Amino acid sequence: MNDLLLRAARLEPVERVPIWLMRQAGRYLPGYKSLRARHDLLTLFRDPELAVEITLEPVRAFGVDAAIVFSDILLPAEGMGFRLDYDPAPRIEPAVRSRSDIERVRVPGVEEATPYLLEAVRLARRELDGKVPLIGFAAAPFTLAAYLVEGGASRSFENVKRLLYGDPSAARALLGKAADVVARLLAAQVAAGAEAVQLFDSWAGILSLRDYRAFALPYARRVVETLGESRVPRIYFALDAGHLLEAMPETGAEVIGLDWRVGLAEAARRIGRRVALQGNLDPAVLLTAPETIAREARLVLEEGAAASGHIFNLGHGVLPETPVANVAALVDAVRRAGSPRRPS
Ligand code: 1CP
Repeated sequence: MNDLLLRAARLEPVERVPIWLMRQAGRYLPGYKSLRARHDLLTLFRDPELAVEITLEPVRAFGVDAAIVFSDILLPAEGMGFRLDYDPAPRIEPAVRSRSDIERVRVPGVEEATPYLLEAVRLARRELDGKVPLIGFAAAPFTLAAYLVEGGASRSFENVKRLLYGDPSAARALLGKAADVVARLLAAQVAAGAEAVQLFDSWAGILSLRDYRAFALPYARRVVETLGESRVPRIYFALDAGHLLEAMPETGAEVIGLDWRVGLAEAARRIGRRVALQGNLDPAVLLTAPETIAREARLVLEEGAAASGHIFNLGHGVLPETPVANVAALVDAVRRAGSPRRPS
């Protein structure tokens, strides 16, 4: 079994730095595109066999060191009582705005709300047959709540901020429900076979440090704590979160995922040596050429060597227009250059 990712997450020695990529399954891949030409997005998410085919495509094509189940952070919205559509940007209806809207939000059982996701996890684990670990994932509570309030994608998240500032106790009620949903969802994925989990707090970076400590961190920590007994590595990712760096390890996650805005060496200095770091090549580098990709990957590896453990990744998801050959070039470069890591 290739358990490089699990060992790096636990700060154990590894022969080379493991690599996987956020949004590695889908978007830019030919197999995914041809499935997408025949099925709409929700069908792909809800059909375990198709979802697993998409999950495995990057493992087979590039030899990445982990698989991530093909799903989306917003699928739990359906079980919480919302209509969900993709166009392909997500749309959630009706958006949550008031305290009474929040009271109506449901906290469903996972088998009832997203049975197809658990089936995909079980099936993917079986198909992977120990080759590489399978990562389960969910939105962190703040990010899930932000989408429910905005009703979909947003630039400035004005509605969620209006709720946080205008009615903090209602906001906390929603965040508590989101935390319960996410905790159940991840525990169920682990029970179904996920060997590591990632919490995407993609929008936590819109908060000041003080508001992050009030509205995002406690709920992410609650989810991380719930998973403690399972002993699977927990990865916590936030975007544009340099100002939150010192606080992020307080989630209790073993691994902190970062985007490219803060160098890994600086992050290691500021965060300390209790956690592993994941990241953080700018996904736009994959739009260039193999030599450039290899050079930039080496820079990330050099910086990552300052951390107690390093899992190579992009700083955000693979961009849809990324050439497949460039992803192969990146994985090759990291496999070749990833120097042995000794315990610290
Ligand atoms: O590797 C993979 O692609 C696996 C599947 C996966 C993952 C890990 C999908 C499928 N979505 C996600 C995570 C996800 N979804 C995040 C966290 C990562 C990040 O910060 O980008 C977020 C914020 C979403 C929400 C979402 N779903 C968006 C972004 C909307 C916004 O606010 O800008 C979009 C466009 C979707 C649709 C979606 N999710 C996944 C797919 C294949 C699609 C269809 C369109 C696309 O390919 O992006």
